[in-house]
Amino acid sequence: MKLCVLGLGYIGLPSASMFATHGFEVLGVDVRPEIVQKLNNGEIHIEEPGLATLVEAAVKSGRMRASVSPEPSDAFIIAVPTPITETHGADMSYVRQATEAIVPHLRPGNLVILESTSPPRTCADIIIPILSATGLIAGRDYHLAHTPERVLPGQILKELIANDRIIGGVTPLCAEKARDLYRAFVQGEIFLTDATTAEMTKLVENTFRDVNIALANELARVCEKIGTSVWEVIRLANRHPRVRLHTPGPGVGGHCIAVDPWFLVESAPDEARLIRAAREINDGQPARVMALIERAVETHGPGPIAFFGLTYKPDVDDTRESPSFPIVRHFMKKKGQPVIVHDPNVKKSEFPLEKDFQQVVAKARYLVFLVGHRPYRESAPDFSGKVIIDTINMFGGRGLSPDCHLYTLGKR
Ligand code: SAJ
Repeated sequence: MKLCVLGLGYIGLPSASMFATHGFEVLGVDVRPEIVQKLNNGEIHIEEPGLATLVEAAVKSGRMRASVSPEPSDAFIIAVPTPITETHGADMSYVRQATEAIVPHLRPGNLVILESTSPPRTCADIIIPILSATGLIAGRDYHLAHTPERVLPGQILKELIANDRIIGGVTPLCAEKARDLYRAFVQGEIFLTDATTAEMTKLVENTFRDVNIALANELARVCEKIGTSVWEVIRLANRHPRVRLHTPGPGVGGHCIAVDPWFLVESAPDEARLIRAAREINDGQPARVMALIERAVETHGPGPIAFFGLTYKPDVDDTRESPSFPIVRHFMKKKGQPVIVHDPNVKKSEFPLEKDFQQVVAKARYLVFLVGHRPYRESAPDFSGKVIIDTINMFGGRGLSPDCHLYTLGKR
């Protein structure tokens, strides 16, 4: 069976290589020629544990290659980005372009799968109308289904295989055809439903997380006002058998949780009030961190500020929508304020990066921890005399030297 995977990013590339190593002939398609060239050389453009080895194996087996345009295939999988616009609307231009690219190649009996996280009714209102240019009818002449991806960056390969999967078909047969395909490597349970329910389900999963993180961030603000530690409150409340509070932090980053809830808000603006409020609370966290740093500087006087962690979460190299950026930019713009930036996983960014953690600690007066990368968690540098701004409670349980000053988000 020949598969065409459109979009070779964090989801498309792992899925394409997974299919290739399970016996399918796979053509990976990406509009960026440099990615296509890299892939054909067996190299990858993103960091993900185990992915380089899998891609190399897929290309070496001769079953995976890449191109900038699709070819006739048995199945087409759309795995392109669905970002948000400045006004928090869904930008569906990549999905439209990818669907239009399939039109010349779609044949009776083909299977089309949308993997990209999409607003409800995308299959019905975007994909079907575009593919109707072929004269073929969804559910009768070709099969169409939505199989949202649910993998956690940093654990993509493991979760692609192990996670349960929701598959929503335009007809029940469409869902069954998609299930038969994913069964090639999915070991989790596969649940079949209709396409719009699958679209909603995926958005609801990430919204659940966003709203829970917003609750934690709001509790951090309440605890600061009352004069208690949110970290201790959460630790103790979570000892209740039915309470599972999330963790406050400098904000919600990544290309999923900070984005997907807006699709629900756009679809039902008058109804999705809690969802919108949660987004706004989480987007307000970087400003809370800035205020905390400013309060520390007012108390302890001027000095170089070091920021640790640029990625959107620990132990990945992905910086998309990372809350660290507005925070660092804010202090970079301040006249006469020396700023040092460090991240063990990021090779290039808009800021000059220093590589040696110990040296950065030695040079700075203020140490702002934004991401709890493993090297930070496991290190024991000399913090004496430093002012530490801890946004993730890394130092809650650690004995710090008595002459260092600790400011923690969610604690007065
Ligand atoms: N965060 C907090 N507090 C928490 C948990 C997370 O502030 O208690 C922050 C993180 O620091 C990060 C952001 O939230 O900035 C998102 O990180 P994450 O680990 O919660 O999620 P993602 O974006 O890496 O992956 C999510 C996952 N969705 C769910 O857990 C419901 C993943 O399964 C999805 O496949 C992925 O989105 C996606 O692609 O949609």
